[in-house]
This record gives sequence, structure tokens and C-alpha cells, in this order.
Amino acid sequence: MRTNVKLTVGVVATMLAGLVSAQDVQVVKIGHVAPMSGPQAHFGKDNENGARMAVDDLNTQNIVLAGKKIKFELVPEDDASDPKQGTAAAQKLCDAKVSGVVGHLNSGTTIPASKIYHECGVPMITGAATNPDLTKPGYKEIFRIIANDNALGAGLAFYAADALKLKKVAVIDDRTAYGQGVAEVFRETAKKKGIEIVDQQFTNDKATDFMAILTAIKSKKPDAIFFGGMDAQAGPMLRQMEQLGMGNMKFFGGDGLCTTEITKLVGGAKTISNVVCAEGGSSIQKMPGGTAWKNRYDTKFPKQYQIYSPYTYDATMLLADAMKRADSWDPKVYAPKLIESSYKGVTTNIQFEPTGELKNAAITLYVYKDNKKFPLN
Ligand code: ABU
Repeated sequence: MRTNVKLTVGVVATMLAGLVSAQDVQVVKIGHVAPMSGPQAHFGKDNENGARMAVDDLNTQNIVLAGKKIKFELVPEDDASDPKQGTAAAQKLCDAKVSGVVGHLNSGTTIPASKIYHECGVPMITGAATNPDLTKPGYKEIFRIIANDNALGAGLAFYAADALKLKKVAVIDDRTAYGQGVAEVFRETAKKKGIEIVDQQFTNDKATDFMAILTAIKSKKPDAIFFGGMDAQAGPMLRQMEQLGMGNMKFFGGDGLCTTEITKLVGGAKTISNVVCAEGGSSIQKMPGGTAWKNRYDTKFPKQYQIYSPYTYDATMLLADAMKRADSWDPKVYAPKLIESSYKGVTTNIQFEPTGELKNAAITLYVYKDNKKFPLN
């Protein structure tokens, strides 16, 4: 009888302890937004994987904030690369009281969404959207941990003029905030470097048929085409260049086409070997924690790596780092700590300019050989 009583007390005590510790666990929500549907869904998946990997890693660290054990939870949203869906997703995340947001991917969604995050006071860090206008309003909650289009467009123009000695280039852009912006920087820098812009054509981020604009460009006999846009268009464009006998032209572009996926999207066209593209950061091989991190990523998410997942990983870690320094997950309390960050990430040692842009942002140029991507620097 006595034993039974003891057992009952023991069971009750264990149950109470369980209840207390359950109450002491604080769920901290981190939003992630990117296109998870549509032609850019492969980017979205890669980005979300990076954020998810960071959340999983954080949850092994037994982080305690303000006396509470923290469990991070990813809240994924799909903006389908559409500005309206982007702002709707941002509002949804504000209403869900997330502590921070990683994303968005497209400049065209990130820029309008940033105003919403600013208004609800939630920090947002992008590791993919590169239009310089993002940081121009000076919102204290908005950060970018990758080089912007001023660096990408100019870097490519310098390479075209100085290394390849090109004289005539045609420019195409997809009329998005990213494509139009990076093409403009390339064009203006190229002109200053003495390159003649022999044609300028436009498409959109849903198009797959470029025969008419390529035919127009072919008649101008450029040495190269610069395309401001994403791999979903660049792939078929390169295929159609081969069909039109334009295999002698270099093909320049920014990070939006500098992916693993483009090697599939070209459908075997040899023009992939003409691509020179730029990414806003160091190559994985040169990132401080790059190679080890990439091996872990490939084990966790086989064959899904594209380009930005190390940045979404670092962005998530950076939010948590600021929370630790503030001992709070409340955005109002920890957000001011972000600008003071000095965080040794996978991609680089992350510190910010007063504008929220990354300090000392690197760029890397790439080429494709035997359908594989190789850094030039
Ligand atoms: N940085 C290229 C892809 C994302 C964007 O800026 O739209």
C-alpha cells in the first residue's frame, strides 16, 4: 500500500515537472518567403532548405532567452515571385507574430514587402534580392547579406571590357526589378568602358520563346549578350541561340542565372559554355565554412543546391545571434542589435553598413565547363 502511494506521488511529480518544463519552452517563429511555386520554385526550395537547416541546428543548441528554453519554428510562405503575393505573405507573417523573416528571394517582391516589415517592426534579412533600391529607404529592420546589383553589373562589364576585350554587346532584360536593374548597371558601366551597346531588347519572367528578339540581335552582330533575368529564361534562351547559330557569342548574366539548374534548362545546348555569370559573395570553396557546410547540406537535401542556401542559413543564424545578444526574441528589443552584428557565418564575417547593406561584399564570376559551374576568381 505504502509503495503504491510512493509510486503515485512519483508519477505526479514527474507529470508536474513535465508540465513546468513544457511551459518554460518558448516557440520563436522565423518566417521564410520565396517562390515555392512557378518557374523559380527550385530557388525557393534551396532557400527554404538553408533556413530550415539553420533552424534545425539552432534547436540542438539548447538556447535560453530571458529564462526560457527556445524552440525555433520555421513558418514558410510562398510568394510565387509575384509582388502582390509577396506583400500578402509579409502581412501574414506580421499577423502571425514571427520574430524575424528570411527572404524574400526576388527584388520585385522583397522591396514592397520590406515596407510592411518596417511598419510591423519585424526584421527581414535577404540573402538573394540584389536590387540596390531595397536599402534606400533606410528602414532599420531591413538587411541584405549579399552583394547588390551595382557590384554584379559593374563586375561583369569590367570583365567583358578588360579581360575579354569585347567591343559590341546586346542587352536583354526581363523587366523585373532585378533584371532591369542589373542590366542597366551593366549597360552604363560597359558604355563607360568603351563597349558599344548595339541593341536592347525586353522580355518577361514567364517567357520561354525568344526567337524574335534573338533574331533581331543576331543581325547586329554583337560579341556578347547580357541578360538581366533568371535561369528559367536564360536556359531556353541559350538553347534558342544555338538553334539560331549564335554559338559564337558570350552570354553574360547576374546571379539569377548563375545556378545549378541552368545546366538542365539549356537542354544540352553547347552555348552553356559561353556563359559568364556573377554571384554576390565568395565561392563555396572560399567561404569560411563553405565546403563543410555544403557537404552537410547535400546530405540533408540531396541534389537541391542552387545558389542562395548558404545565405538563408546565415540570415537565420544572424537573427538568432541578435536575439542571444539581446536576451530576447521580441523584435522591438533585439532588432537594434542586428546593425551591430559581427557574426562569423558560413558565407563570410557578417557586418553591416549603416544602410543595412553587407560590409565588404565580395563578388565571384563563374563559367560553365562540361555543364558544370566553376569560379573564375
Ligand atoms: N538576385 C537575383 C535574383 C533575385 C532578385 O534580386 O530578384
